[in-house]
Amino acid sequence: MSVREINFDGIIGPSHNYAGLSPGNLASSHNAGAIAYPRAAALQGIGKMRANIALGLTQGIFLPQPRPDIAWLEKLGTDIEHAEPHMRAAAMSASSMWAANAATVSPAADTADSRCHLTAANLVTMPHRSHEWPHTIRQLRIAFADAGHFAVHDAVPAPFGDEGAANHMRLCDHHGASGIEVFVYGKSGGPFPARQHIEASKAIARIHGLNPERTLFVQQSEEAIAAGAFHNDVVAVANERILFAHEQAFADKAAFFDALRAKLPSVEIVEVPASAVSLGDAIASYLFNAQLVTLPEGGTALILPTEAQAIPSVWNWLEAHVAGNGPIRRLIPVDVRQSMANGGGPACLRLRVVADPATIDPRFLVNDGKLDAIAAVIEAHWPEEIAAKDLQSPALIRQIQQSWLSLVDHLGLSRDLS
Ligand code: SUG
Repeated sequence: MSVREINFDGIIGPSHNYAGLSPGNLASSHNAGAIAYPRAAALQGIGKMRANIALGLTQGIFLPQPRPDIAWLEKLGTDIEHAEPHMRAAAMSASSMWAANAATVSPAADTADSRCHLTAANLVTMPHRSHEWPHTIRQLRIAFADAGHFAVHDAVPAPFGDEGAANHMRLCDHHGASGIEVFVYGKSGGPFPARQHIEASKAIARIHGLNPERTLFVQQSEEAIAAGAFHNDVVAVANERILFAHEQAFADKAAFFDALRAKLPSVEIVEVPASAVSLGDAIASYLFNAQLVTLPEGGTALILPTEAQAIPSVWNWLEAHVAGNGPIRRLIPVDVRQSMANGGGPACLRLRVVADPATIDPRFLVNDGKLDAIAAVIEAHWPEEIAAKDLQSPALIRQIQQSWLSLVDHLGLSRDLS
């Protein structure tokens, strides 16, 4: 039995485009109408996975979803030809790439029945994301079909908004040990919606069989949401004993930090003060939307977007932290600019699952060779560019559908997924 953290990255789908569908996500709003490059986007995602594998980390994948989502449009009494532009864009969105919003995961060490529990996120706040979960759960049920080790749950019912692992952190002495699970919810976000509701977080904690003594519910600060932190993982990230967060991430950080220290005395809280990095710079750079990972040789690395290098306050803080022997020992910038332009950094693109890889369907696990072959499918089929006005082009729609089928077929999943 070799339990470890596995990062499952969403492969960026062939319909990747900038439709400005996420109010409160500043990058999505600013880039509305820009030309998107789906092929380059997907290859950037593959590049990030390769970098993780080169570090010795275990890597998994989720597939893009079929787009347009014809079944969803049908339920709304329309189709891709007749849908209004905003509905068409919602049906075409490649937003399932952000796997941190696919589900919430509680590893076996935390649950009453000693199985790893996964609950698909309902994503009800944003229409274009609200139809992801029925497709997501099909993949989860295949990848984690081993009922001796996993339990996969349907999404929590609406209207209780749930955005999955992006609003969930786990602190523990090492990945295989029992952890403290922290659910971060929003109450209000000034002009923007609070997407994670406490009712959904509490439901998931119950459904996963978590020990109430080892579970915390923490409110995200209103100012963080109002400044563009539409998920907690835009302003905080945790790995094993380390919590890395912006000073203004939480509504009552003193109460949260006291409770966390009481439950996990070994915790190390690395807080970035607003005087060093403003909330605005943290959000623009996606400093915290980074993968905080334990390297196989020991030590902690931060896999962060290249954008973080471009903002002096952020890069200066990071360099001083590393030079001063802070707990983050290595900085690894990765280029995921196409995803970033829609508000998705390195951490958004992945779902972490602590489990033994031998218990997972191998079609969802990758190595360099498998990534080479996936990259070849992407290079051969993914559209090079998409402008928002192209979303109604029958030729483009056919190409997107064909691209998806080619990948699903290549991975031996066509019987299960199409
Ligand atoms: O839900 N962007 C996504 C970004 C998700 C990032 N995930 C995490 N923080 N974990 C969202 O806002 C933009 C789509 C568009 O505008 O075309 C979008 O859905």
